[in-house]
Amino acid sequence: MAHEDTFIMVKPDGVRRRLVGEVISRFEAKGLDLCRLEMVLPDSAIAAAHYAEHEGKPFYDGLIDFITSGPVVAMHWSGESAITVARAMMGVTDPALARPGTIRGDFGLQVGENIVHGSDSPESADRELALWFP
Ligand code: ABT
Ligand code: MG
Repeated sequence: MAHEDTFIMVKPDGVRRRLVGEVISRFEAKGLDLCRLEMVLPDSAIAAAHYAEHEGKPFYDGLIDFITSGPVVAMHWSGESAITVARAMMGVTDPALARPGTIRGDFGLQVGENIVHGSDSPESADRELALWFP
């Protein structure tokens, strides 16, 4: 167990559906610390950098269109095992399969619009925090 930093983002669908407060409330109630927060409209450059690992996949173009479709709330959270804890609270990638009680399980239905992003490893967290909070 160790202190970790992680990058969490409320995606455009989450902002449109007014779930920003809900997402923040859950992480605060869990005991994680909110360190930085900014609302931004992602341009195609930051979207491509963020999702570089998915370039060439069949859903890539739709993913870039989606993530640039409106403002997102970019956040830096920290705390004990913050990366794993946040991922567990978000639920699996496909909201239709995510367990009730998770953010995606409670609020989502489609894999292309899954409300929230969280770093999947310490390396991803370092890369994503540097990208979104230069
Ligand atoms: P992110 O937090 O967005 O990275 O999601 P997660 O890590 O849970 O899942 P991955 B596999 O990284 O998916 C990234 C985005 O791609 C979308 N996607 C994924 C699809 O639309 N179809 C697919 O078959 C897969 C595997 C879901 C994620 N973004 N959104 N929204
Ligand atoms: Mg991912």
